[in-house]
This record gives sequence, C-alpha cells and structure tokens, in this order.
Amino acid sequence: MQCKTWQCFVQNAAYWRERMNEGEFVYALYTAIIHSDVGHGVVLPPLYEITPHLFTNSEVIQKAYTAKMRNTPGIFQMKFTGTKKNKEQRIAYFGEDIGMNLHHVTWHMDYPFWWEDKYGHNLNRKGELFFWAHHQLTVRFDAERLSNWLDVVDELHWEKPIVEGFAPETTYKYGGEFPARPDNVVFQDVDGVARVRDMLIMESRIRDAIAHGYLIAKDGSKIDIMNDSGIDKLGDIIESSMYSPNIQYYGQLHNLAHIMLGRQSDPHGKYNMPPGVMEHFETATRDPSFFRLHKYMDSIFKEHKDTLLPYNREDLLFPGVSVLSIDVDKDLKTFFEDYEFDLRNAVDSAEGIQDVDLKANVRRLNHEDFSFVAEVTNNNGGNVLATFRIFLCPQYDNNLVEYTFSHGYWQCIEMDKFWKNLSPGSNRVIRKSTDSSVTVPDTPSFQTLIDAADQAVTSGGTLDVSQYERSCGIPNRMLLPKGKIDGMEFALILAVTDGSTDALNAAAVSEQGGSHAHCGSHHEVYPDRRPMGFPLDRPIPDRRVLDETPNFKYRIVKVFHEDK
Ligand SMILES: [Cu+2]
Repeated sequence: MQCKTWQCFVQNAAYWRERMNEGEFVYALYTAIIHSDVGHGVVLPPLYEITPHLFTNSEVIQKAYTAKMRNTPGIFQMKFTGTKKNKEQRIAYFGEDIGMNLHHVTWHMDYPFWWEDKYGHNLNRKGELFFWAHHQLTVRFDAERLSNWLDVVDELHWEKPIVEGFAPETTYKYGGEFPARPDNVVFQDVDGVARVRDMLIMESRIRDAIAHGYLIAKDGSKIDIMNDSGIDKLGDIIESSMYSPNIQYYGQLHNLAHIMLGRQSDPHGKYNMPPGVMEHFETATRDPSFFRLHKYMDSIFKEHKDTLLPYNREDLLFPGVSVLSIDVDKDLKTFFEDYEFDLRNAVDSAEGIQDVDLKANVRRLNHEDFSFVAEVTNNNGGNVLATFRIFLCPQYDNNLVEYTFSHGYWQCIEMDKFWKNLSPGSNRVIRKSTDSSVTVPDTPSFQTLIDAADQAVTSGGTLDVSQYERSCGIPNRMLLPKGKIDGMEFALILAVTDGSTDALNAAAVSEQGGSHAHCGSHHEVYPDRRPMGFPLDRPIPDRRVLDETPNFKYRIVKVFHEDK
C-alpha cells in the first residue's frame, strides 16, 4: 500500500509471495490491488480459481489430486452439500454459488472492517453499504426460499438453539476439515472470543441507542442517528469496523457473531479444530446460519428505520414527471446451466512435472436476458435528470398469503438504479438487464487472462477487460430470483425521482454502469445522495402512497423457471 510505483508494488508482492502464509498473501495482494493507487485497471483472476478449496468440496478436491497423481485430465461434477432429507439443500445452490461467494468475499475486501482513512482514502458510506449489501443478500435468499416452497429465514437468537446444522464437506488446503455442526445446537461461550452474555450485552446497548435516537461516542458526546445518515453510523458499530465511534462500548456484534458460530463445534478448542466456514468470507454463505445471523442483524437495522418518520409527499414527488407504465419486454425466465472452472491451483505442482487439466463442473442459476421498459412523461418544458429505481418484491409468502405493503416493502430486491435525461413530453426508457448497477458479469477465467496478457505482450492487446475490474456485485446471471414452473408473482416497482437533487455528480453518473448499488463507486463518493433502498427503506403506511405518487408505478410480473 505504501508503494508509489508499479515496480515497487510488484517486487514487494514477489518477495512476500515466498515468505508469507499462502492465504494471507492472497488476501493481502487482492486487497492491496483494490485499494492502492497503482492497482487501478488491474483485473485479477476469479478467486475460485486461485483458492478452489474455499469454493468447492472435499470430493472434487480429492478427485483432482488423484487425477494429478495419475497424470490424467478430468472434469469433476460438484454437488451441493447435504441430502434431500435436508430441506435447506433445496436452496444450497444460492449459498454455495461460486459467483455469489466471490461477490461476498470481494465486498469485504472493498470495505475491510480494519480500514482506517490514514491508509489513503475514505470508504464513503461504508456502514450503510454493510447494511444494504447484506440486507439484499438476505432478501434474495428469502426469495429463493419462497420459489422452493420454504418459509423465509427466522432470525438468530443467542438464547435459543441454532436450528439448522451444517456439514460443509470441505477441506482446507493443509488437510484439516471444516468442522460440522448438528441441528439445534445451544450456543456456548467460546474461549478467547466471547461469552453468550457479551453478545446479549452488545445487542442491548445497540438497541438502546436506537430507542434513544443517538449513539454515545468514545468521549461521551452524543451522535444523533434520527436522520438519513444514522444507518451509516449504526452499520459501523454493528459490523463493527474501525469507523465505529465507540468499539469499547458497542463491541463487534457481527464480527464476533461470525466467530461464535464458526466455533460452536469446538468452543473450548479441545479438539484443535480449524476455523469454521462462518469465519471466512469465501465460505460463510454456505452455512444456513449465515442468513439466520444476518436476518437478526437486519432486524436491528429495521428497528432503527422504523423509528424514522415515513416519507411525506414532498420527499417522494418529482414535480412534472409521471410514470405511465413499467414492464418487461418478454417473459422472465430462469434456468440452471453447467459451468466449468479451473482446479489446477487446488493441487500441488513442482518444477519438471507437467500440469494436468483439471476442472470442476457446477450447476448455476441463470436467466434469459431481458429489458425493463418504462413510459415516462416530463411536463417540465425542458430536459430533467431522473433517477430510476427498480425493485422486484415477492407478492406472496410461503403460505400464499399476500404480503401487505406495510410488511412486504422490506422484502424488496433492488434490480437496478440509473440516471437518465428525460426530454420534454413522453419518453420511452429501455434498460437492459445486463446493464444493471447491482450486478457484475462473469470474470474471465485465469487461463483467458493469462492468454490475453501473453498476447498483449507479443502482439498488442485484444481483450478489453475494463468491465471486469470489479468483482464486487451480484452475478448478473442471478439478477432474477429463481421463478416457478408456472410462474412466481412479484411486484415490479419503478420510482423515478429528481436526479438533480439525488445524484452527487449528475454528469459523471449519467447512465453509469458498474456495480455501485451494493458496492459503491471505486475510490469515489457513493453516487446517490438518497439513503440506500430509497424510497422503500422506511415504513410505507399503505398502498395509497404508491398509488397517489405519479412518479411511482408498479405492476405484477411473473418469473418462470424452466427445468432444462
Ligand atoms: Cu458479509
């Protein structure tokens, strides 16, 4: 991070590669590339091809080793953990998706909890992004559950059993196995980490702050949280990050909770078990308790949002602009596809021994590309900059009871957010699903990047990799939640708001691509001035709020799933 030149950076990396713990090295290299000024424009290979142990399972790894020993190439089918006896297996494809795990691990590299501004720059709205990115993971997980006939996740409670167990069937590269946890384990204190009591105390101090409407800083002063930026401060103390104004008092609820959950199989270290899946960003979402934990923290964030007044007409209106319709240009269809990734880094190599082609094949959720189509009228007599906010909200719970607006708004999935100039009169706005600012495309494979780099050196570059610079973002193929064979109903909501007040830098953000919605703009201030999730982040008293705001519109759409 201190290197001012590329050469210094590369030489440091080469030096430490030989001397550091392998996992630490990979983490340090990726995080430094993201945050250092000399790292701009560098596209790193997808982590699932660098440390495949953390993205696949023991069976695949064992087969890869055997194939290497026999000098025989192979493609190995990767199965999701568990059996049909475990209902959670129905949605394992989500928690174990290599792209979703890549998003999660990269989010935490983009926004490290240990970051301090003295390292070079401020991570704008880091606490709020912590809330929003994880809130969106939980609502997306819930939508997948609903499409698989499962109830939405219940929140974790420190004094109640952890309902779902988990057997990771995954091995560390050194050989130790990730510990398994049976169903209904009762929380135990973890030596050297925290007691269950400590967790309850942290939680109650945070809930007190929410009820009071202010935090107490380290020097005893009060920090008001009854405003739009309150959520950012709460995110800092709940995660907690070094941005927390009082770590001593509010503790580290989220970070410690991950370790507490990761160690429940060996809380006193009697069996010398390695850390659990919950202790690595790469593997955490595999364990169903990840979502139980995040649902619990999400409910604390909601408690705060519920103390704020609902938005009034003035907050919501965009004078002169009305949305006539919002729709999609074709049937929304999801399906599963096969995808191969490289396992060569999973096995050992030595000079003089030939590489063998080794691949894992995995089933991934995908959807057919589509476009959002909106008819918007602008009666302002001149061009106006508009912010388009698109959400998809489950319409029914697992008992097929319709969500009310006052309840269902919290389950909405952010689909896209972009800026667009509206000319006077009627505007037809078409937005492609591939342009969503929530998502990123598939990163090219390590081999593709090696070949492109070699080719650039010998005969000039041909591969434009600029769109792959960031790995943080929901995989674009997972933009749509899985549908049902006969269609699953969602409310498609469009809110068009005044870009001249919302957008931070209207010229720069106009139709901006990238994945800023959950991941911010790299090294820059978050482009949207409104709270994340606006206008669905605060309670909505009833459906008249949407019906009577001409710049909002919703319609019911169906997502179909094709069993190919
Ligand atoms: Cu996380």
